[in-house]
Amino acid sequence: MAASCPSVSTLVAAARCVFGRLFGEEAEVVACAPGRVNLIGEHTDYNQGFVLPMALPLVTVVVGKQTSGQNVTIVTTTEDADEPLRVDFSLSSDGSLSPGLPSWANYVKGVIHHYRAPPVPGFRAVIASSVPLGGGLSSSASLEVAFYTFLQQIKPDDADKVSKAVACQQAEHTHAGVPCGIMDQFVSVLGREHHALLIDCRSLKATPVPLADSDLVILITNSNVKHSLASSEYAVRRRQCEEAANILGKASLREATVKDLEAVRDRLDDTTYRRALHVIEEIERTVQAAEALKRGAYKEFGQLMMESHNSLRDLYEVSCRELDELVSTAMEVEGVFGSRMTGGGFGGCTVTLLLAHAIDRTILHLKERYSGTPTFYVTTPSEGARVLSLS
Ligand code: GAF
Repeated sequence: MAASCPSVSTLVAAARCVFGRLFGEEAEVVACAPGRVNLIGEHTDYNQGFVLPMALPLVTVVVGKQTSGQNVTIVTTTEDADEPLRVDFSLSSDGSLSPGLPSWANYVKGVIHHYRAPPVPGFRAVIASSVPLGGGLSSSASLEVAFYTFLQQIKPDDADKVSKAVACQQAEHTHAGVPCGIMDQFVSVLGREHHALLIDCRSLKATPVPLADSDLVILITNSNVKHSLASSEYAVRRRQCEEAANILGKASLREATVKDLEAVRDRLDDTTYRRALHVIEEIERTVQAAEALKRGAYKEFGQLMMESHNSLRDLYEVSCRELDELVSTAMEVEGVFGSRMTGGGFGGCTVTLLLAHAIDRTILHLKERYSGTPTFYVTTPSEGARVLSLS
């Protein structure tokens, strides 16, 4: 009943086929990086807090080959009718590169620009992806990280995995114009099979939390809506959090307690107060949720997911009618522990934790009751970025 997701080998085969047809030669390097779903800890990463995402079996693959000279050709097989699917550009001798059109290529240009061993040589590459675009499952981070991993094969760097994630985050800031936190790139690089990652976004250290109970299922439901507010409101939220931290006299909201917040309440406008309250409580919830998951206390975990969703809806105001509808509809089914919006919000996906035997009736119920057309992914925690062999 769930959406069929092409396997990594199917994606690689398709990309290699396009490469051979366009360039009349064989690709020599294949890299792959996953999208992610965040179980809890939303809008906490850029506040130096905790997040609890896992890497997905949905991936972006890059196949290609180094060329002589400084020319780059990249082709994406991912449909976007508004923009050309091929881009050609020249590299500069110092490795710097400015953003331009088509906009999808800016993620790649940003990665080249921030690559830790500049300048990179010329290359040809083809991209294929199973991560839904703009669905809140980090299609952009998976593209950045897959590309960085590809570049590491044609010109090795000595960056550790965390620096690699940071370089990809910088690419998104400077070349895609999104002031994102570190969560998506971090888990795309460091994701572990059968585990969620509790990431401390202040120390950039992660603790793997086992998540491989055969009685349990993680269901992602794509609302298939994306409201245009998403990117502008993200930057607004970030600014509001920084303003609150400033008034609190703290380096970030990670350093603040609810008591601290109450003490300065009369100096904050109501909106800024509610944004900060969400972040401070969500950081605490995320730590509690990771503990609950370790103990197999799924009911407790589900309760924390619900509190997270309600807070994102009421205090942080990044949910939307469709996501609220999917969450409340999922919660009507027996065997569902919890459900919440995941990612930046204003559309995209929900994540639902449920008993394995309840999966068919949950999907059926959502299909029948949701006012839009949902897509489902029954998913498991997967490994982070990797190089694949071409044999
Ligand atoms: C987006 C961002 F890219 C992440 O860094 C994170 O802030 C998330 O929204 C919200 O938790 O995915």
